[in-house]
Amino acid sequence: MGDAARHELDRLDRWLRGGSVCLVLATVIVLAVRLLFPASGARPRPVPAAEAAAPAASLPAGIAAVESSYAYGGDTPERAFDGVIQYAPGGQHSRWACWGSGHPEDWIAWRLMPARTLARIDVYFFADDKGTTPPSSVRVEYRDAGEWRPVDGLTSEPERPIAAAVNVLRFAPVTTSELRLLVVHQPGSSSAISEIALPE
Ligand SMILES: [Ca+2]
Repeated sequence: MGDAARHELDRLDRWLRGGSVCLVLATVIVLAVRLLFPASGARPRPVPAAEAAAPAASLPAGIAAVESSYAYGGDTPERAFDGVIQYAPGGQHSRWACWGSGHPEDWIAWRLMPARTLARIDVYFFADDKGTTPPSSVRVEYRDAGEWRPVDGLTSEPERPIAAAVNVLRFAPVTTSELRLLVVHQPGSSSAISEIALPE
């Protein structure tokens, strides 16, 4: 092999060694970038503890839908019909809450499927030391030909709404497919309902 050929082989060898070093360096850089900045969507979104502790509420048989004038965060109106009465703060948040609504009065409505005759509902109010109290008063209305009308002869036991106990609301029997409970908030606070039960 002549000097010229040997010289060319040495150049080729140096070039290949340099390329290998560059390739290794590039691989290391790519791996480091992937570790430091994982692609968005590459991993499942972490589930906050509170959300994990509050599975979606399922409605009981006979109730087709629930809605409300307002709901605070995950304290949706469906949670007043999930079969769980919970008075302790935190936990599953098994309640409908109006905190932050800014309304003097809010309502929760539920659609019955099929329509039925009711003369009583049992309401379990939730209260805490953070601005949630039982309402100052309540009203019950039913849907009649598209219009909300007050039930007749509404009584409450106890007379004033209380928290952490059952409030039995009785009224003249009404056959309807939609009812709603209206809560007048105490001044400077808001109302929350852990559960509404519809006794037979
Ligand atoms: Ca509940």
